[in-house]
Amino acid sequence: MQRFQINSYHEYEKAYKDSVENPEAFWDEIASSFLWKKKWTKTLEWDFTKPEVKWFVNGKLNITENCLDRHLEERANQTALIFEPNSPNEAAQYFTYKALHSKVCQFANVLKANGIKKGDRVCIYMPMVPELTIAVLACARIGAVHSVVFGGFSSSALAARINDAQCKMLLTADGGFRGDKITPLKAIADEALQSCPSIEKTIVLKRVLSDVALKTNQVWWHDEIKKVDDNCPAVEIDAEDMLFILYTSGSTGKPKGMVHTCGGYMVYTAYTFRNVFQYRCDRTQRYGREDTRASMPDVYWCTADIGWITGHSYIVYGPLANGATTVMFEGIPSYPDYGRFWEICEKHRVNQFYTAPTAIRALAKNTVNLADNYNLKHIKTLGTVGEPINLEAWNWYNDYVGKGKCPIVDTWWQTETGGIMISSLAGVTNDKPTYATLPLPGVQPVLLDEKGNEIQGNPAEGILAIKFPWPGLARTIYGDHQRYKNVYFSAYKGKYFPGDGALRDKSGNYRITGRVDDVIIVSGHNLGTAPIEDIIDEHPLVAESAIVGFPHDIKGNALYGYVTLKDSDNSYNHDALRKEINQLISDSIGPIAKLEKIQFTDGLPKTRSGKIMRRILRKIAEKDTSNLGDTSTLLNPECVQDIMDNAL
Ligand code: 6R9
Repeated sequence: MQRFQINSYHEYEKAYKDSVENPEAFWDEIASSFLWKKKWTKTLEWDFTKPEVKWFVNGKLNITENCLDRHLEERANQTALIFEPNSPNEAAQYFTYKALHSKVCQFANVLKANGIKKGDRVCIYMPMVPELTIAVLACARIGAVHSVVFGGFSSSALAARINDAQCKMLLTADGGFRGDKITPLKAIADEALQSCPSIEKTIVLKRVLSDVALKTNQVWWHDEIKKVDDNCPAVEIDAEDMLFILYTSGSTGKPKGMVHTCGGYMVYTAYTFRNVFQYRCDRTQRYGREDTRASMPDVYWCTADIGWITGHSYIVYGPLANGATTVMFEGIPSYPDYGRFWEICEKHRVNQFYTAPTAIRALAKNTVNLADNYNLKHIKTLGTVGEPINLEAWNWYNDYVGKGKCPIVDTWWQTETGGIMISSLAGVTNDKPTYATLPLPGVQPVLLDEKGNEIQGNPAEGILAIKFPWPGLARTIYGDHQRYKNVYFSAYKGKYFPGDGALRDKSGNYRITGRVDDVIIVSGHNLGTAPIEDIIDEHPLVAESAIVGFPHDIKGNALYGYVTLKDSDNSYNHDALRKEINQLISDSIGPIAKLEKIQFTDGLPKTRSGKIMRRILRKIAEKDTSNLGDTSTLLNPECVQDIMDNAL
């Protein structure tokens, strides 16, 4: 384990150097700390031009043995999973490693009894309840491939995903609690199932106890588990066999079913989890603030939904592979009020807290004082993921949640990368506001100019690419390897192209500047939208902003800014505010980056994972609203009409 855990900057430097100079020996050693049924014969086989990547070739394992069985000797009675329900009035549930193991084996037997075999695809459309984690692991136990679809997706989005992967089974629930609302999952699923001929069986969990009836080929979860025992041997799986499919939206076309495999994904998520968050099972080994529960495991909480990659890698697999205590939360940050996150942190004595900038901005807007009402002294590490974090949000997070004492890990990665790629290691390497900072061991980023040439030296700014494989990389797009090649390996020959731009400071720290498709060329100058948005967000009245380009006679493109204010009271003088915002931009970037138009709006259209849907904003700015494309995946589709009605 010595090698697995990075404890100092010196150890980071050494691990990084080794991982670049001799990647195979490096990952060989890391992978050896896991339980394999058969050792691999070759560590890595790769060719980015085909593209083909294989790790731990011919190795055999079962990821659930590493997430569960392996821990039973040492920590059978340690809490593996804490479930915090939507309502603070409902009791939390605690599952020890022993209990979780038993539940997973039991449900794996239910899957088998209902005709599921190794390689079959199982679609999971469930709320954030413990049974979701159990279902995911039960699939992995028998080598079935899970495809989790976020519970907020519509019936047509669900059907498209089921059909793309030809899933044989659907796991769902009568409904899901979300704040003061109930999502009628079963009704949505039934609608989807009308056009999903591949589904042979549906298993329905009772969660909200609504009055739903079963149709043909549908059975109750609670009936099925009574019919089986909890004895289920872990099936031997090849390292390169599929573990799961997870859909991510592309800039065009239908969603891409990213395929992750068992061996590399396990090794990568476990290694990055341990080191980025500096998670420790034995508190006495840890840096930092005083704590009385010596030799107790840390309590780690990631607020993502398991419907996203962050939930797969850093609620389920990464933490459990480390024998960690991981929290899953069913609800939303604003219910019953904006203090909910802090209440949960206090209640479960959370040590590592991982969330998204969009949540931080919402909390900052609504809870300046609420974070002070709760005892957050157990928090040692804060993390963010999902989009570039603006300085104001970073400062708020640092001041109000971290009390200036907690490292903040800004973790850059993607559904496609499987795990964190660029991030500081909490308390071990330095963080720098708005910078993801340094690549993790095994990750070899480069910056490219438009021609695809590597930009040497620091500081530098360009297109981010990765020139060497790491174990967590998605191996293909399900059913469409050609698209995988086109999207990720064709823009720059021999390199993985993530679609983001970045800059590197003189010490080699990376700052992600946003999607490269969000770069706007104004009068021949390349302007990244994220840095300008950061500046706007620093205005004391501004809550959030988004910038897009629109055609301009003289400049080629001009900038259109959508701005939401912290206080939606309309008494502000909008023209004066526009001048102030442009003055700020002019002062810090230059007059070239000034916004041609600034529209104040109550909300920005967001995807369910909290990313601003710039495609729609761009169309509105271009006055091309006849075809706004698919808005079904939006969290708040109602704001689109309002923005259109008030467009400038
Ligand atoms: C994990 C996840 C991936 C895209 C990625 C980038 C953006 C994620 C970021 C970040 C700046 C960070 N992104 N983390 N940008 N700083 N720390 O979010 O996966 O949903 O696939 O999104 O999100 O643009 O390319 P996914």
